[in-house]
Amino acid sequence: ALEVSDPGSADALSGAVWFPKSIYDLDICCRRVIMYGAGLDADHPGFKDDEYRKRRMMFADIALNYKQGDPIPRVEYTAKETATWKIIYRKLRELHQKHACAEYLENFELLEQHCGYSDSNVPQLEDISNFLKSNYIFFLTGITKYVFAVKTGFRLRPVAGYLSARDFLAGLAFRVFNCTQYVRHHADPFYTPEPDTVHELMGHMALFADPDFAQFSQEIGLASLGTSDEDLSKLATLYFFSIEFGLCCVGHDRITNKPKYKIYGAGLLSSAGELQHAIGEKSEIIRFDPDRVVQQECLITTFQNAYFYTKNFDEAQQKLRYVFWKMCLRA
Ligand code: TIH
Ligand code: FE2
Repeated sequence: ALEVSDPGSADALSGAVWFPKSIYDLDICCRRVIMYGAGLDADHPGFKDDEYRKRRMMFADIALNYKQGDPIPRVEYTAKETATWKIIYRKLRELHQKHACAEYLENFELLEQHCGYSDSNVPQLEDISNFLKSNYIFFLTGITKYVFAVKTGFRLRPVAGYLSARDFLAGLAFRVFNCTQYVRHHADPFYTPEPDTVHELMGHMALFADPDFAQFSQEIGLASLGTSDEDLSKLATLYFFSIEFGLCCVGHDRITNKPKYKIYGAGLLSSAGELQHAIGEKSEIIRFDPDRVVQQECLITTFQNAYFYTKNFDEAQQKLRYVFWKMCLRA
């Protein structure tokens, strides 16, 4: 029988779904890793590599023992891991200059200044978490003027692999991002089917330092708490095609009149392979209309069949608020 105290399942009698009521409840639901997790699937490049599997167990241990509020254990990355990081970092930085959205590029510089980002160092989750969490940063511009930037209060918690959409989105409601700490297998630096720390750090982190984007992310999380399985799967798809694979249309080419896109989706910003595919001639880029987006299948082990764009985050946020509002009215 289903138990209401069992995270993620509906109470057989009332239909109520358990959900975390405080940030500490995340200790209950953020340890249930699915898919590759600590035991890798057969077609994963690390499956036959014993050394890699052993290393993944070490990372799984950190994540499974983590409690909300603990400092995130620092990891000494191996020469192989750092070499993989370097190959990706250099390639992505080159692509980002041309294709990443302005908010991403701006905040990425802060990560380089404050969080140990460079091509020869895999940054530590604890440093990034402290940076995002910190409330105020002051910049001295000129002699007398202070520009005052409010960081977002987002914080990280280590996770061993994929969580269910329900458990993952619940974290966002508390401005907590479940973040992998292991490095992808070196066999394929430019695409991995499962999120790894390169994906998180090169894809997600810069935008979690942006107040509008942080708010947008939290609202998806809030809408997910205690919602039905049907609405949850819609929210997960909307999350996927915005935060993971979204683009902005920043204008049109004066001569060809073709739309010009910039990327904000973390799954594209962290994968040199898929990024180049997405901005290439053959990819399909469709206007982000929630009713259309929820029809699209989320592909986990291959490039997406289509991507979606808005003019900016604000448009994505307004459209999603309308979705949440309709979900509330129906509930
Ligand atoms: N495919 C991405 C990469 O190679 O960096 C990682 C993922 C994004 C979304 C899901 S897995
Ligand atoms: Fe992601």
